[in-house]
Amino acid sequence: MKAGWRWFGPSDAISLREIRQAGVTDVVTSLYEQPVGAVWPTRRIRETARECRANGMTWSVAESVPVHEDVKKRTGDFRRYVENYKRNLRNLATCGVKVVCYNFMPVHDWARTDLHKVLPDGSVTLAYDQYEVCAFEMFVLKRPGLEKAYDDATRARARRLWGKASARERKRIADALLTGLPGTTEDATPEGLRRELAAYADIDAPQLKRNLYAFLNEITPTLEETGIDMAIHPDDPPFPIFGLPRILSSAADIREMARACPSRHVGVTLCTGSLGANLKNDAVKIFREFHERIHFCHFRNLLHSEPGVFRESDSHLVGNTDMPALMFELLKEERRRGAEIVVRPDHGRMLDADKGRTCYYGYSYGGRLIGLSELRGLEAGLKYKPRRGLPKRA
Ligand code: DNO
Repeated sequence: MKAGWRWFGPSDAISLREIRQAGVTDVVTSLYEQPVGAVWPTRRIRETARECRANGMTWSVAESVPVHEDVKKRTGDFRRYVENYKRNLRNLATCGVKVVCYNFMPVHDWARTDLHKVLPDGSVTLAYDQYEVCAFEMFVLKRPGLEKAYDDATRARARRLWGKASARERKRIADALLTGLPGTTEDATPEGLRRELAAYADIDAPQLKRNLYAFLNEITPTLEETGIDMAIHPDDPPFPIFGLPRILSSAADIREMARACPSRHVGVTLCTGSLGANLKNDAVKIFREFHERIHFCHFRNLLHSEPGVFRESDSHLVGNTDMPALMFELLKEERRRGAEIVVRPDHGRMLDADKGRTCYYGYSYGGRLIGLSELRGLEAGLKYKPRRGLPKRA
């Protein structure tokens, strides 16, 4: 595996030098200052690649080249945005960036209900509770049609939860769901969110999927010409939220995309934390089935207390994704390709070691350092071939 790390550019509290010191070879970054849909200045792409090189690393994955909402909806100026996207792909390829991670989630990128979950050891992690989401939709967003989205028992439990919640807890939930998490450009307000959701009222999942496939097939000649691999990020969480249509939440969705978009350049970011939020998803099986189309990986783990209620794990190795089995699949695929795949430790706890600087939610130094080290240790262990087994127990 190639050791990747997400860097948020010059505004990141973590420097490229520290990233290099963590053992990273491949930087995952973007031109975060550019508005969604814009043509990125080639000068800025070149500068960023040069900066990574100057620090002993390669910029190999662009995460993200965001897709404009017009393209997702196929309305307004979408043709111009598709052309801009192609120009960005060509310019990135010229500077050696050959993998693009993006998502096709409407309106909202990823979501959590608790961005400061303090664990018994004092470290901080991120958590999600579908009952809190339901309560937020009922009492803050006041979204119509909730009876269709949630069954009676879920709504009753959400009502009880909200009734018991203190003002502080209610604020924590609303703030978490409205915060612009990394990948999103700004924080939302309930009114703003309601407006944006209304724009998707007539777009259901099959329609959004058709829009995704149309976009991918439009850019495929550029992918073939530049050699860029498009790695779609799965929906996070991989089930409906705010009534928005979902397009990449399961193996069936990936299968459908692969059938509609025959180019191998059209692939996936295997994000174990996103897929793993639905206990029905098995990342190892998904890797096995779509191995040729996995162009980039986000590895981390989740601990569920029940379906739809989970927190990000203390360890990238422990949780509902069988990380050793997954790493084994990754190594098999690398052997088959004769090339390594970039894996980045996705999220990590905020440790005391991170105190004193403001990291993006989930993107601490200490927590990801542990994650990366665990993954590299696992890789080294799986590659090791002992001459003899361990001695018998005394
Ligand atoms: C969350 C990230 C996402 C991801 C985008 C890709 O931590 O994995 O924000 O970068 O969905 O477009």
